Amino acid sequence: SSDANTVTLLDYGAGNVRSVRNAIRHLGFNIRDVRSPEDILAADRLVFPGVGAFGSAMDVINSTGMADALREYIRRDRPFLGICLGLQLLFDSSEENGPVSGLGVIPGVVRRFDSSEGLIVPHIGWNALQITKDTQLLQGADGHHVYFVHSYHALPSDANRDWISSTCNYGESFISSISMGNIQAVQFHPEKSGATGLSIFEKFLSPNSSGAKAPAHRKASKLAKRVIACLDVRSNDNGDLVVTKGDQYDVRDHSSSKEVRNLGKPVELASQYYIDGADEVSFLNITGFRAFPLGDLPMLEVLRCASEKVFVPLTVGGGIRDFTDESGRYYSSLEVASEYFRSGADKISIGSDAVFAAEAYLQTGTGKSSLEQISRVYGNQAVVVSIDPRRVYVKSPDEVQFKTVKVSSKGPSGEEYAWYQCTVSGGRDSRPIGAYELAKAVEELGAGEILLNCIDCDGQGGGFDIDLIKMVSDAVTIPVIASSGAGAVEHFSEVFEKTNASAALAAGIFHRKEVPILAVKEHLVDAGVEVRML
Ligand code: 1PR
Repeated sequence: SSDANTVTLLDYGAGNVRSVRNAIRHLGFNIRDVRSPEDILAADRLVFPGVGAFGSAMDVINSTGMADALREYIRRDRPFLGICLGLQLLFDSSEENGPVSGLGVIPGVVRRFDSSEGLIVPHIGWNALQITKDTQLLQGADGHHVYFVHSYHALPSDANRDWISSTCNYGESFISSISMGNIQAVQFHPEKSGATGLSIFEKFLSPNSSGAKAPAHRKASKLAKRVIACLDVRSNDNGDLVVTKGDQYDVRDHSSSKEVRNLGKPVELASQYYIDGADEVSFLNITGFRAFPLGDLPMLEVLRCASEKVFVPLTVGGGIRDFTDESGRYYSSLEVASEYFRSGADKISIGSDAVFAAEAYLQTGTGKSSLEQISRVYGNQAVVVSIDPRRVYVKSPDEVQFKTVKVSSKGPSGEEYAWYQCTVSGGRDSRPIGAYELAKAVEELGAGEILLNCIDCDGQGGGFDIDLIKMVSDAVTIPVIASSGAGAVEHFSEVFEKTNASAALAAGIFHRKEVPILAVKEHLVDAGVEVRML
């Protein structure tokens, strides 16, 4: 039946498409799921959000007959929107674990970004669209930042030039969207690209309406530095889930009450930060290391509600590890992560368990960790490792087997060096591994991004730990998120000027409304740092 408000969604079950569903519903449309190849041919409007690896996606759609139905649907020039891997699969082939053949609709190949020259891969974040062809879908979006997260990209060539509607620059020029007749596909995520993305999505869903206008603003040219709002969440003593904030990880009030500090409701704050222009929102379930998160249904509910209102990436961490409950039922960390993804997370973050995985990997040279497992199933771009290090001063680098830095301000006994010792369980236990060693190891194990905290600086408002962030961001080729210590707008420009951080995260200054997100961004623009403006 044809219903102007229904859109058909091809979700072949390989990963998380909840964000796409949320965006479609938010725009006022109903979803009909494809169950058989016939459903594809019967669609009035088809959205194909590719997830997972290229080869496994092709295996599934080939074996179910969906691939042939897709080719036929496209041959008939029926309204089609591919997203991310849904763009890549249209090409002849991909080098991802391959070569693997694609649908062969568009001539050309899909290749990995080359990190050998220090390019950070995956390409995560807000990059600028350069429109090369007039299309209704991207009208008004030229020079806008939209959200990308991928390691592979389709290469422009003479053979596919007619298809290209926009390109984007990251190390080289790659295809960010294609358009031919009613066939459209985008490499970026319109469902996670804020107001610009929603307006693009809406133009596909209701082509006759003009769609919400893409907001006007100055033209962007490259990958933006991200500003992330972080919400540390835990139950207070009444059992309510609250956003809290510690000083050096101590979240209890120093008055006589000793209550867990309550800075607001998680969903409300997350929605507000989205509206205020946060490029990403992170939830850290900070007692996840002791309370099993799947027993913590309120946290999953928070995620579900937040993901219906927040159209930028959502990360959630806390408690991702193997677990056996009281009844003896065993849950793998992959199951825990999967539940977070199903509830609306775009990325998950692993803290303590990644430290144990890295220690084991460095000792035995082999890895059989949850980190690897989760990144194999969901892709490394969906896996963040959160590091909680504490500064340890030493007189000389020879004193320890860990990588040290010459510190910018000396230790209490005049020490000129420090190493950064990793901790687990929210800073409670120190481990025999440094932040540098951990970062290198988890990069090899399949982490796609590093969230780099610093216990000494957390909640102090004195600025980020530049020594630490420089050391780690110079050591890896995955993006590093600088965290802990932001107290003023200048701290953000400082961290981007002095280190290779891709993003900066803050909590306290946003919760206490001391510095609005917009003020941070305006300051960064003035300082010559490219950021996404609303
Ligand atoms: O170990 O996998 O269960 O994950 C637990 C997660 O919870 C880790 O990511 C860990 O960083 C976090 N966590 C645990 N305990 C605390 C605590 O505060 N007591 N919070 C905690 C970490 C640090 C940052 C904070 C920044 C910015 N919070 O997220 O938001 O330091 O703060 P600021 O801008 O106010 O300085 P697992």
